[in-house]
This record gives sequence, structure tokens and C-alpha cells, in this order.
Amino acid sequence: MSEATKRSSRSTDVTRRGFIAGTSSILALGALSRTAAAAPAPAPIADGAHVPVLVIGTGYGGSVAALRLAQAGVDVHMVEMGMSWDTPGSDGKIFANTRTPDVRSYWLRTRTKQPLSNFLGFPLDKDVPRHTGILDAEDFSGITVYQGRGIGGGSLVNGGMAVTPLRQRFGGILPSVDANEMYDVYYPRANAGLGVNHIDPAWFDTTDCYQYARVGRKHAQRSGFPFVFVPNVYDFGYMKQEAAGSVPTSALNAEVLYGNNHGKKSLLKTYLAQAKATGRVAISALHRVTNVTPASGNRYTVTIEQLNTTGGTVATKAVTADRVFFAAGSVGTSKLLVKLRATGALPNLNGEIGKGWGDNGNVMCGRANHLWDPTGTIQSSMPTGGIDNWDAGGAFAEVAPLPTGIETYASFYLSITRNPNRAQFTWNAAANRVDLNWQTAWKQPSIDAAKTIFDKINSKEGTIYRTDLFGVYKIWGDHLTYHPLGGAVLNRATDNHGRLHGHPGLYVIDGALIPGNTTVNPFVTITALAERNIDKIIDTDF
Ligand code: FAE
Repeated sequence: MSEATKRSSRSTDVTRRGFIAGTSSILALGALSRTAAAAPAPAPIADGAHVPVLVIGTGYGGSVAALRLAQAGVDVHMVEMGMSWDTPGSDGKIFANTRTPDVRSYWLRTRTKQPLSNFLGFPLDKDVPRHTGILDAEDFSGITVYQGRGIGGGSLVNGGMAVTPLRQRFGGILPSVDANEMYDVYYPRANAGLGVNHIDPAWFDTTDCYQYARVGRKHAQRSGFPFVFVPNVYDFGYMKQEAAGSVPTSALNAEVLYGNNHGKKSLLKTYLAQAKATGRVAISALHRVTNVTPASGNRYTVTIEQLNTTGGTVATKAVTADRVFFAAGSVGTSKLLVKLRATGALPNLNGEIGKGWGDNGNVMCGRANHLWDPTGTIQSSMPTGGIDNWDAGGAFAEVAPLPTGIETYASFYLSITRNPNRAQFTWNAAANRVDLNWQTAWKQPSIDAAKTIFDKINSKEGTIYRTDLFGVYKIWGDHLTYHPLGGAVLNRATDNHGRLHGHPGLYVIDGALIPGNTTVNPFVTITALAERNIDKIIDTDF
């Protein structure tokens, strides 16, 4: 039995757990905490502290690393720039509704930047108070990158689509990784750890909340495209109860982009709950890492800014760590490493740092259906199906909801496409920031790929593209991505298990490792790769 297989028995034990009652978070949520008495939080990491392992970020990669290290007997401190999201706001709910963004919704913006900016000619964005909200719409010159902020990272805001890529496509995704090991051990381990579940097809066929997806299926199949069901981490058993009216609604109440109050098995309910239960993992929320540099004794000094809820720095701390895991997400990890290499804090990092960044080929569009093809007034915010035209046209299109609460006669899609363009992060010393050289025109291959599906469907159905969702007379949502990948690519910027070259004890363990595309939604692959890498790292480095 391989070492990997032996480990699978101890590691697939992440069970469904309740919400962490009072995460080890730190600062009160300011205005949000008025209506609920927060449980006393453990103290945040102290200035001058020493920790065996420091993990930067609490998304998928960071949560896997923290859990597995803790299970192996290692104490871990996780540092998260976002909030802890454990305290209800004045409406009694922790998370805001997608239809009514508010102070909780955006990371340090004074105006919302909704992915769908317009509807029927009207702009949707509005002013909001500047706050350390849950969704970051991070602008680079040619693209806006959406990311989750808070304990749980992207798992707080995403659509929960938990897709394992087809095995025959894996060689093109991570060519240096043994596919047998991934599909025999690490993808199953990740799916179990994430609590992935499947929709009951009979319920799908009858429930009002997936009428939009059935219309999407019908149109796909009439044009000869395969429609595939997609697993999710939203608890479909809970969703059924929502539809039956027996529990508070969440997916059926348009909750997704700004968090789900019920039903979604975010990392708070899976990996992070397990990690916390070990007693070896502490988390400091509203703490942002700004520097990592070698210290004496084979340690690293990590500089951390403690933030308030308007983004101001209230304290700057220096801690030491024997080992540091970069798990700040593709953009967060890449920005840190590019800066640290350029400024001489980590001078031995190699020239691959910052390279190989891709958008997973994301492009959005809507289609206007006929009046006899309504998509429904109640739409589950959790997508559960996709159109697979990857081999023929380079596109996998998720049939996405448009949960406006009114009949829109629109079908909406987020396509993941084969886009060969890769961008690079670079240090801009004059502006004291990291730039990304992605250009909007680089989305053209994605548009072309998506058109292989939707031109055909429109022609078959006698329908047209919507032009009112992303501006005025604009068909394609080509200005954004939900799926940033790369920037510290496996086996290039790191060795084949995420160890950064040139600085022993530093690791990358998040989406930055994946060279730009996963052919499907990425978080299962990010989780499975993290499981694979941490297995090896625990075996050989600890
Ligand atoms: P991530 O989850 O982004 O975690 C990184 C964490 O590090 C964040 O919590 C940051 O706040 C934190 N951080 C960053 N910089 C610092 C710093 N300097 N100091 C301290 N903390 C820091 O990384 N994927 C799917 O597979 N299925 C979906 O249905 C899906 N839907 C999505 C919908 C939306 C709206 C969005 C935004 C994303 C979606 N994704 C989806 C993408 C998915 O959430 C994303 O690939 C993963 O969250 C990336 O995981 P990482 O561990 O790389």
C-alpha cells in the first residue's frame, strides 16, 4: 500500500460539523456587532510571538494545511486579513443578500462593483460605507478579480460548484503531478473533506427553483451539447427543506455573493471546524501579512498589520515562525512573493515568481428567451449543471442563476474556457504596488469558445444574446474573473510539492500553484493538490 493510500484512511475523516461557535477571531465587527453579544474571542497573535507554523490566509489551501499539520501534532497559527463573520448585523443575519448589498458586502469600497452591473438599462451599483466586507472586487488594469475576504476565504462567497476535472484532461492542468495518485487518493479525500453532495435528479426535474437550469438543459440538448450535473457543497437536503418551507431560506433567497446564512458547507463547517477541534489551530482575523524575511535560527520574521473595520492599521506586529505557508490565494500569494523578491526581503526566490497567471478562461453572457420559456421567479443561487463543449470548442458553461426575484426570461451562463493567455505580476516600485499585465483583449479566445455553444443555441432556438447585463449594448462579461489561478506555479516557482526555491521552510499551498486553468471550477482541484502536497511535506519536512 502506498504512503498516500495509507494516509487516506486517516484523512478522509472530515465530517459535517456545526458552525464554529465564535471562531478564534479578534476584532469586534464594529457596527455589525450591535445587535448580538459576541462571545469573548481568544487573543490575536501577539507582537514578538514565535509559532512553529504560520499560515497566511484561511481559504482552501490554508485550511487543508492547517488541519493536516494539526492532526500531525503541529501547532499552527493562521493569519487572515478579512473578518471572522460570526456576528449578525442589524437585520439579525450574518451575511447580506445578493439583491441588497450593504456595508457587509464589499472589501474597502465606497461603491459596490457588482459582477452584473446593469439590468434592463439601469445601472445596479450603489454607494456603501467603506468596510472590510466579504467580497473583494480587486481592480487591475485589464481585469477585475473577485475574491472572498474573511475566515474561510473564497468558500464564503462562491457558488459551491465542486467539480473534479475529467481525468483525461488532468495532464493538461498539472502536468508534473501523478494523475493516478490524484484520482485514487487526493480528489476523493478533497471531496470527502469538503462535504461535496449531489442533487437528487428526480427533485431537480420537478422543483421550481431549478426551472432555469432545466431550460438551460433543454436548450443545450436540443443543440446537441451534453448537459452534466455538477456536485456542490451546498447541502441539497437543506435546500429541499427550503423549497418545502420548513427552514429559513438561503439558496432560495438569493444568498451567494455576499455569503450564505444557511445550507452552504463553507470551510467554516468542514476543514476549519475540524482544524479548530484539534485544539492546535488559532486564527487571527483582520490581520494582514505584509512582509516575510529570513531571521536567525532558520526562522522567518513575519510582519503583520492588524486592521480595523475601515481598513486602517491599528497595530504592526513582528512574529517569528519556523515555517510559513503562503495560502493568500492566487492573487494574494503572488502579490506578496513578487514584492518580497523585488524588495530583497526574500532575495533567493526564482524568476518564475509572478508568472503563469490565468483567469480560468472566465467569461459571462446572458440569452434572451422566448416568452414561452420562463426561467422562474425563484432560482436557487447554487448552480447545479453545466454544458460541456470542452473537447470540441474549449468551453464548459455553467448554467448560472439570475435570482432577481422576478421573471427575467433570461438564461445566464458563466463559461470556463480554454484561453492560452497568461499574465505576469510585477513590482511597481514607483507606485509601491504589484501590477498585473492582463489585457481585456486577451478574453477574445474565451468569447470565441463560449460562442461555439451559444451561437448554436441561439440559432437553434431563434433567440438572441442579452445586451443589458454588463453595460449598455454589451454582450460579454469579459472584464472579470472569479477564478484567479497561478503566479507561483508548481514545479516552476516551487518544487513539485510547493516548496519555494531558495528559502527552505517557505511553501505555497493555494491556487497560485495552478498554471492558469483547471477546465472546470477550481476549488476541488486546489483542495486536492493541497492535500497531496501537505501529505508529502509532513512526511519529509516535519
Ligand atoms: P482563497 O480561498 O482566495 O483564500 C485566500 C485567503 O487569504 C482569503 O481569505 C484572503 O482574504 C486571505 N489573504 C489574502 N492576502 C492576505 C494577506 N496578505 N494576509 C492575510 N490574509 C490574506 O484562496 N470555485 C469553484 O470551484 N466553484 C464555484 O462555484 C466557485 N464560485 C465562485 C464564485 C465567486 C463569486 C468567487 C469570487 C469565486 C468562486 N470560485 C468558485 C473560486 C474559488 O472560491 C477560489 O478558486 C478559491 O477560493 C481559491 O482558494 P485559495 O485557497 O487559493
